[in-house]
Amino acid sequence: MNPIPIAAEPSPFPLIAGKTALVVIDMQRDFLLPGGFGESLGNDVARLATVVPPLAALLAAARSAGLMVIHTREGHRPDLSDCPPAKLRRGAPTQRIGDPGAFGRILIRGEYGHDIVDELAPIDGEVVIDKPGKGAFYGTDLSEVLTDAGITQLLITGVTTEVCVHTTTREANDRGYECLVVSDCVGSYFDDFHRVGLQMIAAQGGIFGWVADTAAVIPALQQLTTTAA
Ligand code: TIU
Repeated sequence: MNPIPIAAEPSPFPLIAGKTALVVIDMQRDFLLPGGFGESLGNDVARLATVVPPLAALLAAARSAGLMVIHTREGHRPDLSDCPPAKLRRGAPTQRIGDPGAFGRILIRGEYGHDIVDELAPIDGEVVIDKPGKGAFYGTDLSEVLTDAGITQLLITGVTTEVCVHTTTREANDRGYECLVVSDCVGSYFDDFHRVGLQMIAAQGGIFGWVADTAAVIPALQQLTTTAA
């Protein structure tokens, strides 16, 4: 089947059946809800809530189209052995990774706050990657998972635009993946960083990848669903 072109910046993005995965980055309670890691860094977490409805719609379309879906979660082992001291030291002096927060120990695997928000919860068969860093490739088996599945195209979503989304997109781009960042399905605590972060991806002829919104991506996924049926 021929690729379906998605209208994107800086040029149409080729959506290829069987070779495309949806990546949902760190849509965890600790980043989105008050009392978690995001707020401990001094951020207004309410800004990230706008990402949830369009991302839920995209997730539903991706599932209907039979795309591989990969969720990531940033966090650490309970003994913090995988958290570099430099990361641990940063942030607000009163609350750090591993400290008790409103939803359990902040950014610790197995805690309620570390898990994904209910609206975007993974379903059976979807991959969940636990990552200690900002990028989803560092310290994980994401490369092997994608290679085994024959994936070459990534639809990248999640939070935050300029931190984990950017780091993962850059890592993926350097590994040869074609990355489309879905603009209304990524979010930041900072409006300016979000806007410029998206510009940086598509600038210079698409230096790190492509950018399009759900109004462009969901119809293409629906076309994939119809064609495959
Ligand atoms: N602080 C911030 O903007 N982001 C993070 O710490 N992690 C992710 O982006 N997931």
